[in-house]
Amino acid sequence: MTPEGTTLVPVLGDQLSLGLSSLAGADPATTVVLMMEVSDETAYVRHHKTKLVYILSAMRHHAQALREAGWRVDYVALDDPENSGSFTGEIARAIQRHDPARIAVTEAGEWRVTAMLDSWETLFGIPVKILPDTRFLATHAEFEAWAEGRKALRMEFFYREMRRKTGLLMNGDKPAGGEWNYDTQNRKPAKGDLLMPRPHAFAPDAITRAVIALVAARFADHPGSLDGFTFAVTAADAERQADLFFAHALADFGPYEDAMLSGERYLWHSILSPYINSGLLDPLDLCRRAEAAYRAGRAPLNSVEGYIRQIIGWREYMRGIYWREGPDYVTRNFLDHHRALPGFYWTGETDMHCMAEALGQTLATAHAHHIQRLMVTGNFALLIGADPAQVHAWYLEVYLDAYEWVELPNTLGMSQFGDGGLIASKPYIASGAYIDRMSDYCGRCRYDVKQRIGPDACPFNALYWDFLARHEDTLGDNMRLAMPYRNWRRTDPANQQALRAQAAGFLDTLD
Ligand code: FAD
Ligand code: DLZ
Ligand code: SF4
Repeated sequence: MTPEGTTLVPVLGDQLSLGLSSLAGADPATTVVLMMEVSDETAYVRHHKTKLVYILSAMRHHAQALREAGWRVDYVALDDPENSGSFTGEIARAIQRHDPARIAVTEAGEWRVTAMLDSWETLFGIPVKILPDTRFLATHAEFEAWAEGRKALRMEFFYREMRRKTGLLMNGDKPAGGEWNYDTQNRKPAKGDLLMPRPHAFAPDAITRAVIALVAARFADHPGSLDGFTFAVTAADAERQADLFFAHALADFGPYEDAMLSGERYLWHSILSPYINSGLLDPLDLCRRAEAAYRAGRAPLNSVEGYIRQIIGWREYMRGIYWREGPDYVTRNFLDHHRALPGFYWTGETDMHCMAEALGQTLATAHAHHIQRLMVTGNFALLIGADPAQVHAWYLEVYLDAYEWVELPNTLGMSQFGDGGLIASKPYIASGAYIDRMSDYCGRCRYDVKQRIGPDACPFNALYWDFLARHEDTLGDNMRLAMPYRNWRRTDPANQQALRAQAAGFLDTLD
């Protein structure tokens, strides 16, 4: 039976899915879908200009798609003179316009917005139904049940549960090929290849061009460039990018997942996270397509398993951690790091070639791939002792796929060890040797990756040893750091001192 009166269904900027739980089962005849561009959301961090264009344009295109699907959509644009600037203010105005009997909304993707949704029933005196976000595999209760009573919450074991739950890459109750994880066959450096897949470049249509003009005028002081916006902003174009990934990149995804090359922004990555996270693509559907490629012999198991693990393993696990750890997760600072991020994170101007590459492409396109985020910019921030809350704000600002539920545990937890080892069993730190092994960056750098001391020494080297020395009291017993600590303790005191002085000299230049 259809309930009496109008139902107001707010659809947030990362809920751009036609099958959203708040719409499933709703009656288009008595439903008003409310979409709101609001300054609170555009300003809670200084989002990269490209990220703003992407979100606002994708929202406007989604409103069209909803209308074409038969929904009545009330769309509040950012430059509407009556715009109150907040979700709650816009709900108040929409209640005036539509006099709804109730509100139905899919749960928000972060604590900040959850608090708003939770306040509406009392504030407006009408029933508010908050529905689970069924675009994720694991419910909050399932993650809780998995985590309950475990000493360590390692992703690998959660991932196996998700494999069993979905049946992905399972032969009965056994993992396809006999192993759960094929990363021993991955992690290879790559060589430049003219035939390397390149993501589609989608020409901006009139809607996107209008948003580009809006963002250029209103957010000129936000970081990043707006030149050459070529991301998909519709589900159909996002599907085209997915088709391209499955046809040309998936087969080599595994081996080159951790590789980095100068001037190559995408390698064999899918470049689909922005679309998955805002709702244009369905993550489980992508995993099923990857499995089909393996079963049909079009892609090897190590690549397909690696890809599926990133989505049903890492992505779901990060979300579980975010909600389980609560709103104060963001304040954790296990290593007591307080240094400000250097200004070159916002300009890309540094003579460290690896950093210039990762930062340059981030500022140009709002994208960098995982190893650039983890082992270049994240590693550097950790080695210099940057404040994890500030590092978190930077990642949330600059990446097209960044929403707090996924960005925060990746940055503060995995990358900055701010949670003291909840996510990572050791800090993700590395000297220049790792970057040299996985990239062609060092050959093009003004620093010498083999040197540890002196004006030409790669800064990552002394910073690495200095980090270990600084944190010996807290990390010295970590079994996974046993080897580097053994090496450090074997280093003669004069050398130790020289390395620490080298690091101090470099850190001074940052201040
Ligand atoms: P691919 O390399 O093709 O991977 C396939 C898919 O797996 C991705 O599309 C993504 O949905 C998923 N995935 C892979 N790794 C992760 C991960 N660690 N956590 C969650 N999902 C993952 N990812 C985000 O979606 N949003 C973020 O804000 C974000 N911030 C990050 C911050 C740091 C410090 C680090 C180290 C990683 C972060 N990641 C984030 C994870 C990862 O870098 C991106 O998901 C990936 O680079 C997206 O590009 P892609 O679609 O080409 O991914
Ligand atoms: C990130 C973002 C931005 C920049 N702008 C909007 C907006 O104007 N309207 C909107 O509905 N959503 C926006 N978003 C995404 C929201 O911040 C996102 O839905 C929340 O982070 C989820 O909790
Ligand atoms: Fe980066 Fe050091 Fe290599 Fe230069 S030498 S690219 S700073 S790791």
